[in-house]
Amino acid sequence: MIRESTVERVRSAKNVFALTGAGVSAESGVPTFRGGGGATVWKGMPFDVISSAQMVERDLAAVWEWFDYRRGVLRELKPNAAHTTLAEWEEKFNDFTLATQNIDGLHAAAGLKDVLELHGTIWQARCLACDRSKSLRDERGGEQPQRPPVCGTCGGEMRPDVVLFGEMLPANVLERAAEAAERCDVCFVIGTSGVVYPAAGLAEIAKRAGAYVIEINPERTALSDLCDETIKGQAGEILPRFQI
Ligand code: BJW
Ligand code: ZN
Repeated sequence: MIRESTVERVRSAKNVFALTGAGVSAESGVPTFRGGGGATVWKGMPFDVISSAQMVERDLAAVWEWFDYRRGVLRELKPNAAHTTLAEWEEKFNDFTLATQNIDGLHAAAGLKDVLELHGTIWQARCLACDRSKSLRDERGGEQPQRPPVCGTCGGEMRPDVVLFGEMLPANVLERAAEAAERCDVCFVIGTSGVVYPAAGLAEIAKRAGAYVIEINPERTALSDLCDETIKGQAGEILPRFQI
């Protein structure tokens, strides 16, 4: 299923950039947003409504409920073979950069040291007043933590430290990702439907700069036509086969 010439091209690459999305965590049990013809709905709300900037203003409590629910699910889940292979690649390639749209922390849990989290992280809260953040890792599942959390510095209300629809991505993270996309010889686009911008634009940057773009996805996506090839299949099965 993977051409020998593709394996060779990847093995001899100096600069590799990977853009990942929800599909890379699917084999760990994390639900994707889209794909399979449907879209995630929570308590009757499509995810692009509950995961939006407007909802933080309108109903912060509901936003916390949605992310607390998902954090609860994530606590039980582990990285899969896709995450661990990509963590190994960081050690093996001269220059390897991974930018993820995922907020689940599973790339880091697999040992990847430098993860560019384009859409933030579900494991942190951020103050609406002074922008300071704090970890939510230590909150115990049993007792109900304070919602919204209160900022230890200024006493302001906190929100999940994730990037919702209509919000800017962290500028320094996006900039580093764009630079890596620009200089790579091989770009992987793994487990993303490629419809959310500016993240999807990173594959376009790589392609325009002359990279060979390889998609790994069981389905065709909005980026398939741009890619030099699509390897159809599950990321956790395909990635280890490169044997870098
Ligand atoms: C497998 C698999 C397996 C399954 N192996 N694969 C240009 C044009 C049009 C609109 C815009 C534009 N530029 C910006 C916009 C607006 C908007 C946008 O992109 N909208 C489009 C959807 C139309 N973008 C934004 O609002 C962004 N901000 C922004 O642009 O700021 C500037 C601005 C400010 C003010 C006004 C306007 C602009 C922010 C986007 C933030 C997105 N946030 C979310 C939610 C995060 C929090 C949360 O988790 O709730 O991020 S949305 C959601 O989608 C989440 C994901 O990271 C993101 C991408 O989804 P992803 O990862 O691709 O997942 P899926 O489910 O879509 O796909 C999974 C894939 O996996 C499928 O293809 C499966 O087949 C595959 N798969 N199993 C491999 N085992
Ligand atoms: Zn504060």
